[in-house]
Order: sequence, then C-alpha cells, then structure tokens
Amino acid sequence: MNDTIKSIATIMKDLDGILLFPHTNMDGDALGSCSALCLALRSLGKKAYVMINEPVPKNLDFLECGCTTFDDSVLDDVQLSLMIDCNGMNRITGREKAWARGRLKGCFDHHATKAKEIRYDFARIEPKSAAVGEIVYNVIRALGVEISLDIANCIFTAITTDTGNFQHSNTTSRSHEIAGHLYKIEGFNSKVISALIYDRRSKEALKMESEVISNLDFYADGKLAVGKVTQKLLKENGCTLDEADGIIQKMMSIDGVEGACLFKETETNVRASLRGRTYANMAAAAARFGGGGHVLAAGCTFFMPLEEAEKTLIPVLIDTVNAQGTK
Ligand SMILES: [Mn+2]
Repeated sequence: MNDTIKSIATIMKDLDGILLFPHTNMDGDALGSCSALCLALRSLGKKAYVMINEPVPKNLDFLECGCTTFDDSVLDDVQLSLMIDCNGMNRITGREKAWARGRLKGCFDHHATKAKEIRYDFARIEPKSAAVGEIVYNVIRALGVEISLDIANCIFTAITTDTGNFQHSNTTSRSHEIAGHLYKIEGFNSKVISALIYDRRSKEALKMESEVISNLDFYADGKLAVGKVTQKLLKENGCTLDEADGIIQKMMSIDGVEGACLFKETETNVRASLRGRTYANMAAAAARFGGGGHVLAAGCTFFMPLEEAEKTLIPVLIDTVNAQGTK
C-alpha cells in the first residue's frame, strides 16, 4: 500500500520535530535524500535532523549540510520518525530508541524487500524508482519548496550514485528528467559534484583496491567474481571500510562476469555486497541469509568468520549465476 505524494506532503506540512533515518552504512542516496528533505523541511521553518550513529563517509561530507546529529535530544518533541532508503529495524541498528520517539512513523524507500515489523502511518515505496532521491524530489516539490543549490547537490548525488552515473538498468527517463531540472538550478555543476564523490580517494585506498582486484576468485566459468576486504588488508594499508566502496563496480566491469560478491570484514561481522548484471537474482540470494536489496544489487551480513561466510554463500551464488534468464 502506497500513500500518494500529495497526501504525504499534506501530513508533513502539519508536523514539526522530524527525525530522518538513513540506513546503516549510509550511501549517497540514503544521506543525500535525508539531507535534501531535512533542508526542505527547515526552509518551511520546521525543526528537522538526520539521525546517524556512524561518521559520514569522507566522499559524502558535502551532503552533511549541517543536518546530521548523533544525539536525538536536539529535539524536545519528535512528531515524526522517517525511514529513508530502507524500511526495517535491522537497517537502523543502534538508533532504535531515537526511532521509537517519533509519534508518527513514515517511510520512503525503493527496495522491494519489505520488513513487516513496523506499522507505518504513511509510506511511499517505489521499487521502480532508481533512487529514493527521486521520491524525495517529488515530496519536496509537493511541499512547495524551491530547490536550493544544496538540495540540488543532495538529490543529484542520490540519483547519480544509485544509478551508477545513469548506467545501471534502474535508470529511467524520470531519473534524467529530475537531473535535467537540477541542471537549471543557479550554480549547479554536475562535474564539481562528481569530482567530490569520486575523485578524492587516497593513494592508500587505491593500493588496497588493487590488492583486492589482483586476488579475486572466479567461479562458474568466470561468471562469478568474489573479492575480499579483510581487516588485515585495511590495517596494512591504513584504510577504512568505506574506502572499499566502488570495488564491486570494477569487478562487474570484467567481461563475462554475471555476478559479483565482495566480502567486507568488520570488527564484528562479515558483510557481503552482491551485484548481478542481467539475470542473477541477488536479492533472492541475499534473502536466504536474512539480507535483501534490489534484484541486481543486494547484500547480507554473516556473524561468522570470513572463511565460513565464503563456504556458506558462494555455493548459492554459483547457483544464482548459473540460473539463466530467470530475473
Ligand atoms: Mn537507494
């Protein structure tokens, strides 16, 4: 069940004290969408914050815009808790208490896998939207807010990162239409934003990435590529885990690869990022291990050593890339 953008805007116009929740391991869409909406709500005189419990990734620092907080006590009264680019409690771990404060609960998402534990007062879930930034753009327009340069930068980042620079199959004419409008905002410069997102990597991160790439394993006649970012590798190179973002896209650029899996070892668990090219249903593979996402871009988390996670997941992924044409 989806509420209309118009009815959502009507509800939000009457609310004040709003906490926006991007998903754990925030990305350009989650944070860009949150900050864009936060700025729009503030321009209407409302108190709004983006509630986080992990630092903003370095390459996304320009999306912060004074919106984020680690402490929900900045608001005396929370009339709305709004989940952005996710829809289940497992995606906002560590922020449950802040979430519970919202008298109303809302959700803007584009992931098809739906959590059942939350009863939303309003929700807009559009699996066909390339980015939640597209939904947020429409909500901001429905709120009657002019798109400022900061809002434009946030929305553009949301769309360009979630579409792989408008290259992924989720890209639609609407993705381009919204981007087209952003180009008309005074001062907007897509090159500047793209350089902020992609061209600020450290030499150490590039070295770490090259080590991951040179140690890839291939299965199923080269249809499946598997890489590993271990804590040891990160420490040796003085890198953080978010600097491994982008490696999986490089894995997918290899001729003949239908699916890719990048294992990322944290202090407490092992995250697997999964990508499919045309038919490999990675959302279904991830769902078998309590994860989820989009058909061609999904993920799951293992609470076991890396070697065990590999033994558990790789056979399923081999089946997934061998299951021809069943998208
Ligand atoms: Mn997204």
